[in-house]
Amino acid sequence: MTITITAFENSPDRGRGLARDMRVRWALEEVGLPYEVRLVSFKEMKQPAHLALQPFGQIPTYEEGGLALFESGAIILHIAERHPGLLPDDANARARAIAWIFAAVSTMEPVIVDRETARFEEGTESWYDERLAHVERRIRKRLGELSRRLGDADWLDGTFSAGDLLMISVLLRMEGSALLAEYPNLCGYIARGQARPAYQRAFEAQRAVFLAVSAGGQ
Ligand code: GTB
Repeated sequence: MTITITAFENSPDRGRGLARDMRVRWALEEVGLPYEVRLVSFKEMKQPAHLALQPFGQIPTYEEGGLALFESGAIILHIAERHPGLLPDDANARARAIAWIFAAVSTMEPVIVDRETARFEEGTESWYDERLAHVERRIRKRLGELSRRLGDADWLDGTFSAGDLLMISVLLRMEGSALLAEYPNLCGYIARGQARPAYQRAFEAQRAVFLAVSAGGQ
């Protein structure tokens, strides 16, 4: 059955792999599933056909036969539950890996996204610097907690899992920041994720979209 995901036709991240189709591509590459990509413009994302798939008018979506899914965490859990490679066989280890999926999207991602939202939407406000200090304090708290839990392990709980895939995808949104650099073990953790062949195939695939758009625009 063909799997089709959606991605930005013209991603504002300019091929840096920060949009959330990247994590779905990575999961599909990890389990070795072929997939097709339907590129959508910002305008198309807000029209009825796309809203039927994603009620908030966002990417990514996932279609497979009669199934249509949205929310990157749910999509990755779906892939991981049905194909070997992203969740352990042992029931308890599997449950813990799923807990890390939720930790990534519901405990870590909101504080990290808040920093980007503050910059884009409030960056010119007189109180921005004060707000940023609060946002960064909350991020530092979470990064510190995660860093302590990871310690010197390679992955969060034994072997690489969908929990690591999601967590690394979330942390990547802070790549290159001074804040993240305060946690060398998290930087190493991200690098281990990026070194995985499946990550690299996914990264190149999303980057090819940007390169094609850039070439077309010249
Ligand atoms: N909770 C949803 C999920 O996990 O699937 C969130 C989906 C989401 O935020 N999608 C974004 C989107 O469609 C793209 S990924 N935005 C358009 C809209 O809301 O109208 C977020 C994103 C966008 C851009 C960058 N960037 O330029 O670096 C990084 C991340």
